[in-house]
Amino acid sequence: MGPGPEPAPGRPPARERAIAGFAAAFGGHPTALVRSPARVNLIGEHTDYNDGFCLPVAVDRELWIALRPSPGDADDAIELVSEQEARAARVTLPPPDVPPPAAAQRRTTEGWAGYVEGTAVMLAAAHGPLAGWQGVVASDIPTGAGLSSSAALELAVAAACAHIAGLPWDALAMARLAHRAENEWVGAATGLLDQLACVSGVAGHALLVDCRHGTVEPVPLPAHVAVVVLDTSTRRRIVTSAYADRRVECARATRLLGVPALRDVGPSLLAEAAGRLDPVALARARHVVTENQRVLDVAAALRAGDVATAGALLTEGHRSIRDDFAVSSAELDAMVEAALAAPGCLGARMTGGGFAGCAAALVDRALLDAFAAAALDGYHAATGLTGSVLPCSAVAGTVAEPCPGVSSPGHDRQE
Ligand code: GAF
Repeated sequence: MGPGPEPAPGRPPARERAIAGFAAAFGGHPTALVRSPARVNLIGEHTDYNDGFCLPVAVDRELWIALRPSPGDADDAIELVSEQEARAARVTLPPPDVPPPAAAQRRTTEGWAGYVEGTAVMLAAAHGPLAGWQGVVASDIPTGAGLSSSAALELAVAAACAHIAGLPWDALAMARLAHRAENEWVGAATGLLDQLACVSGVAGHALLVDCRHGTVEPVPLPAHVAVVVLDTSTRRRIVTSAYADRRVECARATRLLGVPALRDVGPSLLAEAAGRLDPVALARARHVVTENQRVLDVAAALRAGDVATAGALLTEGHRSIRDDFAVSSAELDAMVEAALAAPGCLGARMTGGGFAGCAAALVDRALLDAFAAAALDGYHAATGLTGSVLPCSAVAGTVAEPCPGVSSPGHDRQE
């Protein structure tokens, strides 16, 4: 989902492509730039919709929008051109007095434009009338790879709308609006993890997210350890995946355990109540209960600089999501095993919704090159596929800023 292409070596970064694309599509300069990061979830998978804990990192694989206010004769619309999509997203700005879901009857878009329209609808319903803008989006976030390309797009659109309309930027409120857009407009019943991670990023830090309370606590990442994304090159579509089945299974476990959410189940309650659950519900609940504890333990280990313990917990998390939650794949398992056998690897696991996409590893920075070569060789030997390794840095969350080199906002259409 989202408009991101696969990263290609030697290509200019997305920021430059967005600015150049703007000149080509609309003429002249953009007045503002929006940057929105991908997220890698270190640990805490499928815990978000169970009111639990996650530990994502906003990383320097980014989506950019170059934009400016619409000219006067078209200021009731968002016109967004994507370098990846043949058709631009043209979204007539939603009247704020028609709240969702009634506004859904007026849906005018399909495909990727749904993320743009859905976000604008939710924003207008919460904040009142928006102002039109035109922009070009370029992205270095691989799509369908478990790195939240969709959330990066939603938050980028929200930031662009807020910038043009002069709205206040409240990270949690914006994450919730983007989450509603994805759930209620696009129809993907995901949790809040991705939106909260994209919008809350802090350079050099992982983010300890409490999904029940919507709080985010930055956790420093030790400088000698790299967060590395390992792309299996396999892809999935979350809307049609077994993601929804897992939500149903978790809801059944919650009901049978008689608790508000799986967050409220500790290991002793789970052991006591195991007989009340069918084997599938028990396995799903066991993953969520143990995963919540792993998140808190990894955060504590990172704070203490104990990277060996943090890594071991990541690897344990992979076994849990593979065996109890059953959302891994042969390729993800092969990538994790290849990573674990490579020099400098402290721990590895699949990241994101699952079924395909990427794994993530914590790696000793001094051994990064040897790690990358060995992990990719091992993966190729096991699967015949060519993966890729993307060392990442933790960066700040989604932000809109005036475009450098342009003295004042406004129309600068022809030159
Ligand atoms: C996907 C979803 F979008 C998130 O909400 C989360 O559930 C994740 O899968 C699994 O942890 O990224």
